[in-house]
Amino acid sequence: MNPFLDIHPDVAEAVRQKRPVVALESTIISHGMPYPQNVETALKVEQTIRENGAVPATVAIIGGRLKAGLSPEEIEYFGKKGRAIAKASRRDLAVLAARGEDGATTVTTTMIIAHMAGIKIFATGGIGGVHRGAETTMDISADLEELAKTPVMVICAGAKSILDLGLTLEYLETKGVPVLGYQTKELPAFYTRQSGFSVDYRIDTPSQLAQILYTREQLGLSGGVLVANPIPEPYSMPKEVIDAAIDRAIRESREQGIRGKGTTPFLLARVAELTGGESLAANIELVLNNARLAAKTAAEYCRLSH
Ligand code: PSU
Ligand code: MN
Repeated sequence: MNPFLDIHPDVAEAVRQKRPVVALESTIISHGMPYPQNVETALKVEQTIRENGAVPATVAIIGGRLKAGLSPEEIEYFGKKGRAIAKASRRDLAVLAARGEDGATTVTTTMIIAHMAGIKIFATGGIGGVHRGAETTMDISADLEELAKTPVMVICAGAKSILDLGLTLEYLETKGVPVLGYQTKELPAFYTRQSGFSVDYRIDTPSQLAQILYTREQLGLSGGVLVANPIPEPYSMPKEVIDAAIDRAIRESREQGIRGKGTTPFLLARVAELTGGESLAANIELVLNNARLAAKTAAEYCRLSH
């Protein structure tokens, strides 16, 4: 057993009994939304997962412990501390654990810890990817490498066009990661259902998603599966509105010389400021929508693997 891993008793019990469990990330809490909406949303997402028949496991690093499953008090602590918490990617894990520090888990580290805890399905908002201008900056999110190697299904609402979505899809293709559109053939772009890019496959039911994950395991293929679940129609924002805010945020980040791990949080915060309450409401709704789909898929997966 991993001596740094703390699996919440409810999560451990569900994993042992092969009942449905859904992992959730914590960077979305600390860096993705303002307090107190971040805490309210994180608790509501957990509740939504329970209502759909699965056990939620919010992942984070607290005092150097890798946590799969948080208490409501721990979620409140994370939300309040916000961006003061280190954003933890793969390379930060051992440093934070060795030094007994806190870390907010990204898609990458949530996948790693979910896998350590025996959790197969993970719901989030958006993934990282190939940044615009990556041909000169080489800024490519570690999320893509993790999807290439760690066997977890990640259910997201696509990616924001703060990224180069075309290059992100090329990278995933090279790395052998299936990209499945849920009830769509178009890659959704987080706040909006439209991106102009196609995904490999359109999948129409949670049962079919579960079957693909299960089959991938039976084939002995390493790596994850990416599911792109579009934001529900009533909350989808006009592409032009969101694109204008993103273009401006990217311009500002270049002017200010933002780089490295600070880039994504800067762009996310700036886009949220520029588009105001509408984008926050959309963000909350798409995360809840992904939580519902993840819980249903986890339930179907358990039926297959029993
Ligand atoms: N994109 C979003 N919302 C987010 C993130 C990305 O629309 O919250 C977060 C996720 O935790 C993701 C991380 O894993 O940012 C990617 O950061 P980077 O680009 O530095 O790899
Ligand atoms: Mn980066």
